[in-house]
Amino acid sequence: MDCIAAISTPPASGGVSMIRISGEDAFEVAKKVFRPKFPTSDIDKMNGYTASYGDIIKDGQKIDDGVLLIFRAPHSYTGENVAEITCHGGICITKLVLQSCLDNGARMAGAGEFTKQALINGKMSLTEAEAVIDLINAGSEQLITCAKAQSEGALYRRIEKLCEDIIKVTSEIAVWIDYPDESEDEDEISRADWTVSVTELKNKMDDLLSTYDSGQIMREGITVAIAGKPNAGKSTLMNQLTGVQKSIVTDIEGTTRDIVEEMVMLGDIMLKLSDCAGIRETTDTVENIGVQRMLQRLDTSQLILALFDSSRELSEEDYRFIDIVKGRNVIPVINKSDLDTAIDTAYIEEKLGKAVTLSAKMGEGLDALEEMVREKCNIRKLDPSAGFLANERQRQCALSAARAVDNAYNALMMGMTADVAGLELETALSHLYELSGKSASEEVIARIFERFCVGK
Ligand SMILES: Nc1nc2c(ncn2[C@@H]2O[C@H](COP(=O)(O)OP(=O)(O)OP(=O)(O)O)[C@@H](O)[C@H]2O)c(=O)[nH]1
Ligand SMILES: [Mg+2]
Repeated sequence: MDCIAAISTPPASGGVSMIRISGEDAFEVAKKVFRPKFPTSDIDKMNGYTASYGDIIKDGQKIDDGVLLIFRAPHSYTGENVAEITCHGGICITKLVLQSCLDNGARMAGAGEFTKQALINGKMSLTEAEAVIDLINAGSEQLITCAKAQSEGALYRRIEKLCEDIIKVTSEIAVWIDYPDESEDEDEISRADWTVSVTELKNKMDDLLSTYDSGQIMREGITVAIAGKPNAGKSTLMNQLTGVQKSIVTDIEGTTRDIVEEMVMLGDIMLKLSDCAGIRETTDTVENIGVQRMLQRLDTSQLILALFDSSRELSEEDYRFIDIVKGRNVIPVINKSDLDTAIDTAYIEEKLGKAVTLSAKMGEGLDALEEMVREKCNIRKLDPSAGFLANERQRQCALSAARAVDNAYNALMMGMTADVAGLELETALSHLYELSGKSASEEVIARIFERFCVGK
């Protein structure tokens, strides 16, 4: 008997739990574990997508009552016969139901084995399977939208289209190898056509690769340090963005000492914010440590928001601060726009680039800040439905494919015979097949499913 079983709900107490059984003999196992209350709902006679209420049995004894759901092959998640038993949601009772399934012929499913089965049975592509894990782990609504688009095959279709484009060129080159053009003129025309096609391919590969950076920023966020001299309003900005009084705000200089960290959304960009101590010379030991930590944090952040108090003229500390952040990825932020201006914005812009003016206290000017963050970190709006690279594995495959396309392009430009370009394009194709899973090795597939939980 070959069928797998696992608890598909989280290992915690809840109202209900679900045990999933999949395989040719799933219904044979279900028959031994589940006894329908009403004889009319004999499992053999149940249609797919129907449910039955009844007793759950272990060692001949009723241990619980629950609901059995039936999915008949191929119309199920895995493409095989699937039975799902829902019981009461205690950890112990759920384990007993699973044990009964195992006692009656099912084998314990490995991590992600249901999804792996779906892959084997052609229910989904490799990139779609990868998206399932992203969907489970998605921490924001936007990530859910993206994972969903992927699980519906957006990337797969994009890769398929690229493969078609490549095959079109390689097949033309193959014909040329078999039947070389008679005249040199015709030869030139063919070569020019291929160069155009390969240039287009090159651009499409670049576009595909750039989706990885946008996706990564979306998943992991950008590390941002808020810095500036004491009382510039760093903690006020932090609190404005988090929406809670996370950092202490006072009009006393040197309020913040420890680094206060928080994840916030600025529009749809995730920021890992660090509110740091204000920069100044001080004899206070504790504050000094805070300043040192702030300087270290500037080194490890992807972006610095350099805050200035617009109601005051630039001071020695500001000049020193400007020197420290100059040349880094920095956005000068002229804060306290609700007060009268005394600051020399032109000087700051000359040293640090275009500034954003806002009022952290009033929450005004945050849209402009978002726009600037987008620009400084090169964040392009991601269109999830167009498909994007979602993980390092996919990126590596795409990179190798892009390299091969580049080689093909260079071969054509350098006037090598077309079969060289043809071979490079074949290589690109094989990397794209690996990406989409058409030719992924067992090892690659095993590595992907290691990330899954048991029961999915
Ligand atoms: N009017 C006005 N006041 C502000 C604004 N932002 C901050 N403040 C005030 O400026 C003072 C200092 O604010 P904080 O946010 O504590 O400044 P900080 O940069 O974190 O200061 P340190 O932690 O000491 O380095 C407080 O009294 C805030 O209310 C603003 O946009 N407008
Ligand atoms: Mg502060």
